[in-house]
Amino acid sequence: MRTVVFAIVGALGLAACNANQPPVVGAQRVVAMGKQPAAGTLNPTGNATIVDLANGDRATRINLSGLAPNTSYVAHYHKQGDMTKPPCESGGALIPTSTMIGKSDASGVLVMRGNVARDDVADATYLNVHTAAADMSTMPADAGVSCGNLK
Ligand SMILES: [Cu+2]
Repeated sequence: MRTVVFAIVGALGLAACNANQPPVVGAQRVVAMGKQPAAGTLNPTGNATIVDLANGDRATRINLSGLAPNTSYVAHYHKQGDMTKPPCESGGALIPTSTMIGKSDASGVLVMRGNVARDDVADATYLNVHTAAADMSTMPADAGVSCGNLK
């Protein structure tokens, strides 16, 4: 019985990203994250788990592997740029309030989490991860190493 309780709590913790967050509303969304050109010889893969919260926020957790070890990254939601291109190739404007920062571990695994007002990201068509300009900086140093299309 105790094992069952732990299993359930574990699943809820994953879905909500954080034990202190407001309740989740609606379905959890998992978006595949692929490689962007600035990744060079690296081949980042993973996903973003996105849930909406009862307080009007959207909670995002990005899990990537295949990145450079011990390196700082910065992520954002972006609006669509060039309408004729797929979202991740459109070069759209970033949404500053959606900025997330994180650092990969020695194996090149990165986990980033962030909450943003849902209204701020209503027009977002993609989510991407850039190498950071300096350690834990919010400034991107490249056009993106990994991206997920939201539309
Ligand atoms: Cu970005």
